[in-house]
Amino acid sequence: MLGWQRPMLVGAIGLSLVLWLWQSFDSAVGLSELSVFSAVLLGISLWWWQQNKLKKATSVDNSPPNREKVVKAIAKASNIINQLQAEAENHATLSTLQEQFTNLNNQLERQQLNIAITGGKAVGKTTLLQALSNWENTSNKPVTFQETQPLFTLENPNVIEANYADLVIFVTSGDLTDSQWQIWQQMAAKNQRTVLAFSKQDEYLPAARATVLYSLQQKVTDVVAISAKPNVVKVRQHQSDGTVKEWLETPAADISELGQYLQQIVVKEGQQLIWETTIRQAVNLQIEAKTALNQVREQKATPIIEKYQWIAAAATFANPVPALDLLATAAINASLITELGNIYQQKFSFQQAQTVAGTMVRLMLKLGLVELSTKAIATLLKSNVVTFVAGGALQGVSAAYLTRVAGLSLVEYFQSQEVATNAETGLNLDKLGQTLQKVFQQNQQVTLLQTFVQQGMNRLLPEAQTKAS
Ligand SMILES: Nc1nc2c(ncn2[C@@H]2O[C@H](COP(=O)(O)OP(=O)(O)OP(=O)(O)O)[C@@H](O)[C@H]2O)c(=O)[nH]1
Ligand SMILES: [Mg+2]
Repeated sequence: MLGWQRPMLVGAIGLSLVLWLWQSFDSAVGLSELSVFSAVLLGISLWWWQQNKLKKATSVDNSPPNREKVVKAIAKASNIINQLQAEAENHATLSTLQEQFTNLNNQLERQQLNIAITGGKAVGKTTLLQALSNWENTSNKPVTFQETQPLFTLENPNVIEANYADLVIFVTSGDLTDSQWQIWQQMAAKNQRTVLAFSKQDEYLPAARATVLYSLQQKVTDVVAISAKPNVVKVRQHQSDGTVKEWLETPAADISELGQYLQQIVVKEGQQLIWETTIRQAVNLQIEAKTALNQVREQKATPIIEKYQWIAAAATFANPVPALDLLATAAINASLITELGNIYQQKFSFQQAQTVAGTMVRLMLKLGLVELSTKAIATLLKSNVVTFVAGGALQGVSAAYLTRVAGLSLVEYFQSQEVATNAETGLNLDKLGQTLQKVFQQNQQVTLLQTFVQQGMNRLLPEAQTKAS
């Protein structure tokens, strides 16, 4: 089964379950056993669906990091940078990428643990940072603390700039808001180790404090309460002679629980946390380098796609068949696939390219792309592009358009592949099909099509065009 059909199928099953449920609720007085059963079933299928969606959305590697993994991640970044240098030796980003790579390599032996203190405005970050300066670190790893810009301010949108941090202390002075929770999840998705510090304990009455703490504990595993700088309080004492003595007192700060917590983490997880950070930075570097590499390659790919799209247009125009027969006109040329494959260092034989060309045509037919685009192009041709349409123009422009969509899909597909050198990687047709559909939808906007049809007509019928305009 093709991958993109699966969600629809699940959706359909879900829908029929709901309908069935509806009926059983309707016929039963109250909750019959059957409807309870089906509700459970629906719940399970929704849960399963949700799980699957989650799995797809966050495909992070959750296995514990080790030195070997770090070395691999750094090597992979280096490979991509070298590839970029080989393909575009004067690329503007090369020097910064290489500099980042050198820094990263030095991180491999790092012993010092970097801890970031973050949170919203005025939650007590600086106060905590100062209190932690007296913290006695008994582990063998030196530790630095650094405060981030306050989150959730106008200058600082909802992103946390703490990629360098091996551990993040997230300070909040109350229950988590939606935006705080989002940031928290962002960090989790990036494998960032976090501790939640519930600050300003002294500002709560005991019952309220317990409620907030309980609520935080429901959401997050690592929660610690702190009061880094309690407010001054008025103390009253009734004397034996009946008078009342009053004075101001500053309660002692209390961050001892957090201190112990940190100590444990540093000792037990310190090395792993450093590795995790280095991997995270290596992956970021990989992405940066790959983006640059993809841009370079796309610049080479664009004229090639254009070349083949006009070849297809001319061939089909000269030799039109009643219904656009993409197989007969070889609109998706195996040479196009081979040339694009070369740009993206994807190795496959010409024969494989031919097979892929045939498969792409069949996919386009199966997905209804051929019919859809021919209809759309016919409408545009008739309505507002030219006054006189020669026979074969529709087929010519359609063939060009579909060649273009196929070319762009291949580019997108290749760009999402690993930057592998000399690897004999077959094409994943399931994924290619999904890309095809996506790219087709992106290019199916009327204005894009209109421009394209205009270009096509200028190519095929330069004279008709001058007459029309
Ligand atoms: N009552 C009470 N007030 C605190 C506590 N910790 C910090 N504060 C007060 O909260 C206010 C803000 O503290 P900061 O440490 O400057 O907070 P911040 O998060 O660094 O603030 P920005 O950097 O401006 O976002 C100050 O007036 C602190 O005295 C605490 O434990 N209890
Ligand atoms: Mg501050």
